[in-house]
Amino acid sequence: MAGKRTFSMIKPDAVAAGNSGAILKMIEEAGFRIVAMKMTRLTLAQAGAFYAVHKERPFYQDLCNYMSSGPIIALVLEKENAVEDFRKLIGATDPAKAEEGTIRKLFAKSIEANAIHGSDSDENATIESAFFFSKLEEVNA
Ligand code: RTP
Ligand code: MG
Repeated sequence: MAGKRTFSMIKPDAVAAGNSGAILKMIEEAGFRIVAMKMTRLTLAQAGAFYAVHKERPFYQDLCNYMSSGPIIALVLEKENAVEDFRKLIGATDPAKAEEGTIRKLFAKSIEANAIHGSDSDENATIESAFFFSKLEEVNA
């Protein structure tokens, strides 16, 4: 089943703005099936661990503060070509550069508070899903 699943998070800005429902609707209408979902709030240390690949980047501390600033919704999503198709659906990191009709174009507030996360490879999708969900928590039918 490699390549059929991706991991996503609705980020604190979008949850706080009341956009979770609209974003979930777009995800489902684009053909993704939700196979795991939970709302939680990351501690600063958990946000730091999730984004550890970025720890040398200048925006890392800000990103960790922001990602632990309020509740998020973690999701595992299933679709053919899930990783690539989901990155297309969410649009560019910077909403100013995101295409019309993408989730970030519609809901992101800035390059940092950009509404949603999507895994950038099958390998990272597996790692990121396991950060939030046990095997038992992902639907397998
Ligand atoms: P993500 O991992 O959240 O799906 O976003 P991405 O691949 O499009 O972007 P990435 O380069 O992985 O950056 C991770 C998150 O860090 C924040 N960021 N801030 N201030 C900045 O210049 C800056 N650049 C990136 C964003 O929240 C970005 O989604
Ligand atoms: Mg990324």
